[in-house]
Formats: sequence, structure tokens, C-alpha cells
Amino acid sequence: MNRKKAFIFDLDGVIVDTAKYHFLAWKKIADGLGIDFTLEHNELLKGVSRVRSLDIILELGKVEVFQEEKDKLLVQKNEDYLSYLVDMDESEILPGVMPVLNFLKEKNQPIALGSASKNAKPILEKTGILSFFDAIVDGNDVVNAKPDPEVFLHAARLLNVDNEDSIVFEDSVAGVQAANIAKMISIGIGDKETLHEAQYNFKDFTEMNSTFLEFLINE
Ligand code: B16
Ligand code: MG
Repeated sequence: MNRKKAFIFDLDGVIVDTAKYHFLAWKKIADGLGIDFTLEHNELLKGVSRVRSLDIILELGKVEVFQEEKDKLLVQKNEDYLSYLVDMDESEILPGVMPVLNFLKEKNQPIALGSASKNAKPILEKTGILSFFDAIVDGNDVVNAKPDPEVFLHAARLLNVDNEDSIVFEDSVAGVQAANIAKMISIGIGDKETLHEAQYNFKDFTEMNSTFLEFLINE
């Protein structure tokens, strides 16, 4: 068929392993509130906005706080998270990502970012890959968080590509659901069982070869 395709990448957990920093920062908040917060709980926060993440943690611990306190906790969490990013550089890019980005660029394929994070741009700058992206849609541009498809629909619109011809790489359940709702091609990056709703699954980008990428481009 070979219509124009778009490749939309999630950021945290797909391009960079910032999920571990989000976890550390949230753990500190949870500890402060006396809430038990495990790596398993952390899965619930992947792809989810900062505000919603705090609500999930409070619900887990059955803790209620006033809005003023919530606002303070959100600032505290982000300051702590940003402190882990100070020394970030290209070494934090996950294995196999650069060959895929380079391959898609060589083939003149449109590339977008579709992330819930409000810290997306500085991360792309620090890791030196900002110029790969023809469009960037992040937490600052959308109202509705994943699994709402807004972030991906916006990215496809900016690239002027039909939803059905858009390919989404995601590490979160909410993100895979968002891509599916948008009728895009969903590719789960990470644990196959957790991401079983994805159309295709890969443990990481090192497993994805150029034959598969060619297939996506020419499908
Ligand atoms: P921030 P993604 C998401 O990014 C993370 O997966 C999620 O854990 C985080 O809470 C959210 O961004 C908001 O991030 O606090 O930096 O605005 O995976 O959609 O790229
Ligand atoms: Mg993610």
C-alpha cells in the first residue's frame, strides 16, 4: 500500500529509562506519607500524568490531603525528579533506539514524540536527539492524559498522517490503550504480558530489525 506513515515515540521507558527516576521521586513522596509504594505499584503510573500519579498513590495508601498539600507534593516530586536529570546525556538513551531513529531518518519517515511528560523537551535536548523529531507533543500540549488518545491524535495531525498509518511505540498499558483507541498501530516495548493489548511486542529496540521497520513503512 505504501501510504505516508508516521512513527510516534513515547519518551519515558521507550527512548530513555527515566521510569526509574520517576519511581525514586514518587517513592520519596510515598515514604513521607507513610504509604507502601512498590515497583509493581509504579507500573500503574507509567504514561500517567503527574497529577493523576499522585492521586493514584494517595488512593493506594487511602490517604486524603488538601489541595494545597497536593500542590506542594507535586512541586517536591518534580524538583526531586529533575535533580536526577541534571547530569543526563546520550548514555541514558535505551539500547537499540539510535539505530531505529537513524534508520527511519534515512528512509525519510516522519517522527514525532507523544509523551505525557512536561519535562520532555529538556530530556530530548540533554540526550542530543531533539533534531530527530518533526513534531513534539507532550504533557504541556494536551488536556487529557493517556489512555485518552489526544496526545497521539495531535501528533498525527501535526505530521499530516492518517491515524491508521501512525505507528506508536509505548511502554505503558495506558499508552498502548490510547494508541488502540486512536486506531493506530500499537507496538509494546517491554514486558509482553503487561503489554498484551499491543498489536506487536518487543522486549526492547535491540529486538526490532530493519526488516520489521521496512514492513511497517511499506505495509
Ligand atoms: P512529568 P511518557 C510519562 O511519560 C511517564 O511515563 C509518567 O510516569 C509520568 O508521570 C508522566 O510522563 C508525567 O511526567 O512529571 O515529567 O510531567 O511515558 O508518556 O513519556
Ligand atoms: Mg512511557
